[in-house]
Amino acid sequence: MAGNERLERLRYELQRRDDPDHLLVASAENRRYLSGFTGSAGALLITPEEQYIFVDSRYTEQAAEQAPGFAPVQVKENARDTLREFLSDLDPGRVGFEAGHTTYEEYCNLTDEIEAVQWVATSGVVEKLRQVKDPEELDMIREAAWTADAAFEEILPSVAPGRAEEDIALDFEFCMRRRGAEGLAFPLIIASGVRSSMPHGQASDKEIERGDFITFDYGARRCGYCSDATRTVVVGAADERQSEIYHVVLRAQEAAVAAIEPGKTGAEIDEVARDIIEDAGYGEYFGHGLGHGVGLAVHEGPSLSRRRGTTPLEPGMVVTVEPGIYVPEWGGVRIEDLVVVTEDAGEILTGISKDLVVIDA
Ligand SMILES: [Mn+2]
Repeated sequence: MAGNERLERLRYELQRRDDPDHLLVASAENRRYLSGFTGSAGALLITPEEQYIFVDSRYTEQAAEQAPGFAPVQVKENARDTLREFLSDLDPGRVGFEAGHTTYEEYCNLTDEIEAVQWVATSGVVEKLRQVKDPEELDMIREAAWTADAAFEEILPSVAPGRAEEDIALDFEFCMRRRGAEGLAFPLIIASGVRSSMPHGQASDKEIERGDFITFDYGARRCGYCSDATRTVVVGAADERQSEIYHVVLRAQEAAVAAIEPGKTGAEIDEVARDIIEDAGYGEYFGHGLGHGVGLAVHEGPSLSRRRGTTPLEPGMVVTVEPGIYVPEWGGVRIEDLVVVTEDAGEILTGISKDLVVIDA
């Protein structure tokens, strides 16, 4: 893994922000991103010259293997005592902690028990670096997307009236695992019929019925990296309203993907899709943002939304484009692709057709 380059970028970023030049990294994804360490507990301390990994005896061997560039510090009785002793020797002055990943209780414990340093809240430092993926990361995201798509194609023929959403979800997850995913990127969303008006309707015991829209929102995880895609299918021929709404969402989705290019903000891309849906008269039924970044976390920066989409897109960012129309008590449609920003456009990583699939019923 390109650890050293990431650390260099981090140190540069800390300096640029005027944040402390020592940073305690405790969030699992940031830890993994910087060090390669995948354990469930531990912390990194990044200093201007050195990088340390604090782990207890459960992870000593694993940390040495996965994070060879990090000097190991063995956590004994408890992590805070070890950290206090270590920092009092190091005498770093100001130390940054990750405000977004620290509970209030942890913060109180840090400031009460480790008084020798001045703790400074930092926000989104490593997350900002993670927004732009390197080629190695893009390969893993591509693989996650392929795995998930192949599993979707495999289970689709078995979708039929009378089967429960959660039964289909179980098969779907099994297919992903068998094809090499280490797990799901998030609990599968399989929402049929009236439930499809819930943008995040997790699979339930509802049975599929003729006439249903079914929203499948699915993602696999490979080497820690997530994919995210959504397709909506119809059971039996679509009626006029279903067909109309599906095609409004499809037009909005395709126009937004086509609008992606470096330099534009997420808000500008959101607006492309939103204008189409509003002009068709369904604006009030598209409540969420257009998309989000995807990487080690399934929801990360940059945001493609009106209010939060202020970040200009850059080559190497991976984002979802997922407009939807959700009519309460009736149903809904969402179509989502995973897209990587290239030098001059957006390249779709999702490999499934967006023509409306009709399930025989
Ligand atoms: Mn998504």
